[in-house]
Amino acid sequence: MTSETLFEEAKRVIPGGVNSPVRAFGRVGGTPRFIERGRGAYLWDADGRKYVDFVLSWGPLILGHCHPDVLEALMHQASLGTSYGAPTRLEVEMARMVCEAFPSMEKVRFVNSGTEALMSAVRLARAATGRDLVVKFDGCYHGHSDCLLVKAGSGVLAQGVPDCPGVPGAVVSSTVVLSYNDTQAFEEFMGEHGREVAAVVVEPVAGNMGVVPPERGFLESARDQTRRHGALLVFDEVITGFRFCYGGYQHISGITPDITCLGKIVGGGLPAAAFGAKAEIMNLLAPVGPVYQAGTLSGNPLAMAAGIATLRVLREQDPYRELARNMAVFANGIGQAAREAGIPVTVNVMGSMATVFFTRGPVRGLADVEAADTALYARFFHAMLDRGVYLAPSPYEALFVSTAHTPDIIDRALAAAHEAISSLSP
Ligand code: KE4
Repeated sequence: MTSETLFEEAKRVIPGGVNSPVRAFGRVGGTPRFIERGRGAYLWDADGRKYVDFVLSWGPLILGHCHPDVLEALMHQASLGTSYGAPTRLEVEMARMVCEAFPSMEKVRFVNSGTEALMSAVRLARAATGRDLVVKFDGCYHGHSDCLLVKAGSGVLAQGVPDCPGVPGAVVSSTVVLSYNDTQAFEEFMGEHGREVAAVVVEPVAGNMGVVPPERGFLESARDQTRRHGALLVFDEVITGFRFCYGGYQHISGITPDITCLGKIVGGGLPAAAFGAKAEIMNLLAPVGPVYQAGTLSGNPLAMAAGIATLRVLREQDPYRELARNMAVFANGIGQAAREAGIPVTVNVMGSMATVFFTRGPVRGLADVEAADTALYARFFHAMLDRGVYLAPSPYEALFVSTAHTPDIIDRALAAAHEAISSLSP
């Protein structure tokens, strides 16, 4: 069966043929590639075609596909059982590793997805402060829990409106959406409503509108304003956790949040995510405190085994300088090729994640992102796919590299980019 036939078959039994919308190629058109296997920096699809993978499962596979240490840990644990619904030593080891890497966390709880981590963090912040209001920023995505599936509404309070049907207005009436990197608007809002705010939730480096770094002063203001008004600062480090360093963006920025959410890399490619904070806050969670939060497969032994193996490699090998260099070569190489072909482009690179925006001028927030040429991105995406390079099938996502993306693999992908760009020129 090829991707074409698999896609037709899938659509008969799965909405849109996919289990997560972005996989359906809706932003770029065409047929999603059904993947048979991955190894290192590569993917193979149902038609036997090979690709250099710059999606890496949307971030988790910082060590590439089938890293031997991760495989060995998984196969060993699988031979002992896959899930017990009871505590294990693996969870203790993983929790210790995460708390050592994130000193802002004295305690951590594992869940199965970033959505669960953020949903739980919001409930915890509301319980800790006795307040309801949550502030988020446009262009940031924090999973699909109702209270965070919100888009900027109109009106003075910037009150959120549901981002889709099925989300009750009453649920999002306590969510406020402000503009990412608009420090002045944020400070004005907090000056008026800060005492009502339970939490300010932010991607410290935005990855879900494409990569948009924080402007100087933005995160500092978030930290200052939340502290000043008794609200909690929640860093959504689902993408950035262990992406730039053996820790989070909080280590690079020097800004310490009250609650940190992790996902993706922390599960090593298996379903695992986490949220953590000082013990005083985390002990509000059942069974110690009254805030209920639970999960059948939370802290699952297989996911813990893959996560521990992944973090061990990152801690021992510290590959971050090389990861950042390889991403810079690739992303900036694409930018240079586009400019030489007379195509306006802005490339935002942060460590080993990046986004190529076909636009003029800086991309500092959602308005800039939405002004970019997404049709041209779609053409570039397919020109690269045809040349064996698998980029994000959406202009609003990040590209990633792994430790398996060696300089010569990067160079070959960049050669394909030069050809792809040439094919775009008018
Ligand atoms: P999950 O529930 O998908 O594990 O995590 C939600 C989430 C939370 N926070 C951030 C910063 C995230 O990026 C995500 C999920 N990211 C998307 C793509 N950027 C996952 C891909 C998908 O939805 O299929």
